[in-house]
Amino acid sequence: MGNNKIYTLVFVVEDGKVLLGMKKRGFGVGRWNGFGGKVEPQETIMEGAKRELEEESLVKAEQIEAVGVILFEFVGEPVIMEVHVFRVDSYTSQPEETEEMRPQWFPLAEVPYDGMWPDDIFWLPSVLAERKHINGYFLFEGMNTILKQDFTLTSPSASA
Ligand code: 6OG
Repeated sequence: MGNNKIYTLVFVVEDGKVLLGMKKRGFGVGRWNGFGGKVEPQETIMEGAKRELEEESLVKAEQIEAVGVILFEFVGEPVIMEVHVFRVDSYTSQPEETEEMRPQWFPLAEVPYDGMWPDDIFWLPSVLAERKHINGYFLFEGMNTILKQDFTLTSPSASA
């Protein structure tokens, strides 16, 4: 995956609610999403996930689970975004607004998919409510149009 750039994306789940952040600046500004960003050279992907979660929401993960990888390609952009998705079911320290994100809890039945990246509605409900794992590819044209998609959702317990 020589031409991939590695990112993390973390969803904190508690009591039938998910913690999302309103992105205040940069890539994906104005959208609700999980927390995450680029992985730094000296850290593992999971370390990067925990670091970004804490930097952007002040939440410290106590237990974190890798739940899959999604490749995002943008028309005209040679670098593919390789996004490693994580789920946190146990944490310390309450979410607070940061320079990057305004956090808010949403009941799983009220996740604001209209205000999120348009790929999320295809896979995130199963990851949140059914604990599925995701492996996928989405080709975007601009920020709003999905030209191609190919993904699988698996039950980790069934395949173990
Ligand atoms: P920074 O540029 O803030 O990291 N990300 C996406 N998330 C979803 N759900 N769909 C997409 O469709 C995404 N593209 C990027 C990965 C960017 C953050 O945004 C996520 C990172 O958490 C294209 O460092």
